[in-house]
Amino acid sequence: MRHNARLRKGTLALATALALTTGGTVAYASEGHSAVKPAPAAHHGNSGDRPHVILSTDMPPVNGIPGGEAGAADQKSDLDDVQTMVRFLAYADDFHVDGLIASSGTFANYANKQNILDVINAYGQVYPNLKLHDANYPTPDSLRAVTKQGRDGTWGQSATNVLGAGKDSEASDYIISVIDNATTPVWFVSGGGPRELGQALWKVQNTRSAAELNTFVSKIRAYFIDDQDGSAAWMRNTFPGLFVITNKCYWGMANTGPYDGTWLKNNVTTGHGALGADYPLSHWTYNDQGVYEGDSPDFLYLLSGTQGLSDLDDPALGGWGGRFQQDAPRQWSCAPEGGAAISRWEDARNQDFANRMDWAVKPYEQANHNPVARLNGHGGDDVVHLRAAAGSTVRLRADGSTDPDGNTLSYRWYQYPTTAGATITGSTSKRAELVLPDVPGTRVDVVLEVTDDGSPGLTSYRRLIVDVR
Ligand SMILES: [Ca+2]
Ligand SMILES: [Ca+2]
Repeated sequence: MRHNARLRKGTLALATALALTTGGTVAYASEGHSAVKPAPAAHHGNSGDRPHVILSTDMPPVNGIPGGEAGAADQKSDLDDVQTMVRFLAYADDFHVDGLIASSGTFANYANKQNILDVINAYGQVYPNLKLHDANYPTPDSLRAVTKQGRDGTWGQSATNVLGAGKDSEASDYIISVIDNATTPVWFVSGGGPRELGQALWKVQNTRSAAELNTFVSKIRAYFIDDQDGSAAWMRNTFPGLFVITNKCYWGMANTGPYDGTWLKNNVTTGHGALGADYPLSHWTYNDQGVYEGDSPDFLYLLSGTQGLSDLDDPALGGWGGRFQQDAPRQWSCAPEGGAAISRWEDARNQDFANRMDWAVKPYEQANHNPVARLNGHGGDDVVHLRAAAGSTVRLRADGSTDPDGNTLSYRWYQYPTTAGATITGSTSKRAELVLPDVPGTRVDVVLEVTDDGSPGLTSYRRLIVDVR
């Protein structure tokens, strides 16, 4: 498995190295030390395995016309949906791709799974090379097999208009089968109207017992980019047990600096294979070139879990797909900082994407691969939880972090979101010290970034949550 980029998701190491002290207080996270008890297992959303995902998209044709330009309605849309599909497929190895759903598009209100299949064809051309970098890339045929057609005419329509008897589709029936067969949570992430999930839920609600419905609902994790048809609000109102993140701050995904048309030509669309060549330079008019990708936070949220940055079950932690506040026990919306929670990761996510485009065309030895970050001995992707005494110091150690290419690594420790009262010394060193506030009950949240000196530079993460007692 030398060529397996997933090395960074190794098994969780026993934390014999974790610990710290001050003023006579000694805190250990490993067993056998009583000063600090292991935190309760409140968050284990990542599970070390790749998330199961059904991605729903309202993407137009690859050769579509930007929505702000003149042209036939069925060719026009916001082309950033195609941008998102290209980026998603470049990370297909990080997921179990259970479904690719074509929902009705913004302009002509058609759903056309051929639009997805066209990009999968491009993926197929670079698939042999991608596999040199990670054996987990799925075959093009396996992606084609899960690409399903939604109904036309549903974008922007009310729940009454888009849900109900006679409104099943290939996609909604397929979603039911995936959820029924699932033994772990399935993420339904939607960059268009989420009607196909809504219809699946409507059908189960109307054909099964309450207990069976509850079981079905409990397996679903939903992430909606905005409310693009009436089914989104209907699902939140009808199924309070449904886990839903609603992202209305997706604009934080758009280029704010160097990730313009020139950057795209140099790193994605030219000389990087057929998949990158399908990435539209423009989204709304031909002149506004650059990364836009308003829908990409839906799968980047999941990617952050696989990266060790966040916990899929705790949207308040924040990661590449944004940070969220809890509105109801199972419902989340954008945190007060809005799109800034997404734009703050712009450099890392675009460097990483550029690297994936290198994987599409370069042999292993000529491309970069992500570091493997370790925090106080912990590898893997689960957030590390620790309890420690108020006012004590926790040692932060990135010892054991490695790079598959032998790159030199740099380190950065910081609190995110900013937690009042704690301080970090040595924040750009492999070894740092976290001084906890003298306030029992405080939660201190620390990110470790490990960045290599390859080109493009790549960052890997670990996350530490300290509950101050
Ligand atoms: Ca969209
Ligand atoms: Ca590297």
